[in-house]
Amino acid sequence: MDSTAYGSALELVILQYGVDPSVSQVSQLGNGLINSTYLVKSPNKNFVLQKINQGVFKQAKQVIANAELIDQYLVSAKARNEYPLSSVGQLETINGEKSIEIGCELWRALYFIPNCYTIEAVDSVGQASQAATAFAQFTSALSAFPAKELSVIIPNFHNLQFRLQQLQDVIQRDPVGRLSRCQAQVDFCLEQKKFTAEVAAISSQLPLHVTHNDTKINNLLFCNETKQAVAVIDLDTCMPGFLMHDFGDMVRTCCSNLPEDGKNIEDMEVRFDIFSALLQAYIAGFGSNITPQEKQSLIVGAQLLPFMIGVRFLTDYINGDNYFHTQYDEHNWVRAKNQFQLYSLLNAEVDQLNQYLLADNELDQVELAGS
Ligand code: GN1
Ligand code: MG
Repeated sequence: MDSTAYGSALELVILQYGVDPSVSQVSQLGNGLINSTYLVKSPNKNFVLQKINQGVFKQAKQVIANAELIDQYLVSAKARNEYPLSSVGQLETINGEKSIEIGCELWRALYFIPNCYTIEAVDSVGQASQAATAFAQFTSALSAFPAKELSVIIPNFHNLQFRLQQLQDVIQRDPVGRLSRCQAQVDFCLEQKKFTAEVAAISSQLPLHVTHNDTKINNLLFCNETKQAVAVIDLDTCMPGFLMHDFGDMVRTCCSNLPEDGKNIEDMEVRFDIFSALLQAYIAGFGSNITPQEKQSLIVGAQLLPFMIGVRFLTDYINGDNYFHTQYDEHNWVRAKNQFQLYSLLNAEVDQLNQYLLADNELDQVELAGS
């Protein structure tokens, strides 16, 4: 391995997993905005290595403990034929630990599932259905999981009021002098009072599930041969939450024709065929375990996630890019504008989104009548 490229910390970590770094190949893996992830290939095993971002995950060991609990639960659900996907467990170090501290860094390793690929953009309705089915299967399989045993990794993670408050706080300080540049986007956020009230109203009525909370399309592994979804990955933010959050994040990452940092936002279009496929498959994945109100909330979630993540990108931009990894100075601002555009497009078409829900309900009734 080229030690100059990855540094001696990585070599020390690899050694802790019983592998000789001098005969290993290390490459960067995925496009996560928080943790640093590597694929380690060695003659005796291949595995995924991750440095947990402790600025974001203040209680990083709890991330590891949660992942362990969820993995054990899913492995036994799979053994009982109650979970069709694979679970990606964490490897033990040579000392039998599930993580390793090197200096003030915390690292963990995950099993590498061979013959799989991830996707950054959905290219067919079938792929969208698969993704929604897989995330629904994930939450369904965890329906009897004792959610109280999970640590709340990031409090208020998907609380819009809280995220707007964080924006208000940072605009008071304007620590790096970027506010004047993005005042238009700040005003836009603070003007969304009707939608913010709608979110608060529905949130107070929804039941909690163990949700994934980061259902980006690239958090699924697909099989090279069958092209089917094989595993849900990145359990870092698995916590009690609402179905509308997981559904909304899928819509956010599947239904735009642009990536989340695409700049040409005047060319953005919502892919309604993908939206309809996600909606149908996600609802179907829960069978009778989704209430009519939860179904209705999915339409709110579809607008909420682009808006809320836009608020988070904008807050981080004004704050000087302390949270999300960025590749250039205005990256977070570009992301925020992109997400607000998607939110605006979805918000303007909410009647059409509701039509898809209605069509799905009617389909249900026809099926019931026929059964
Ligand atoms: C972060 O790092 P990654 O890609 O797994 C973020 C998500 C955002 C996403 C935006 C802990 O996820 O909430 O939706 O970036 N994760 C955390 O791409 O904040
Ligand atoms: Mg994540």
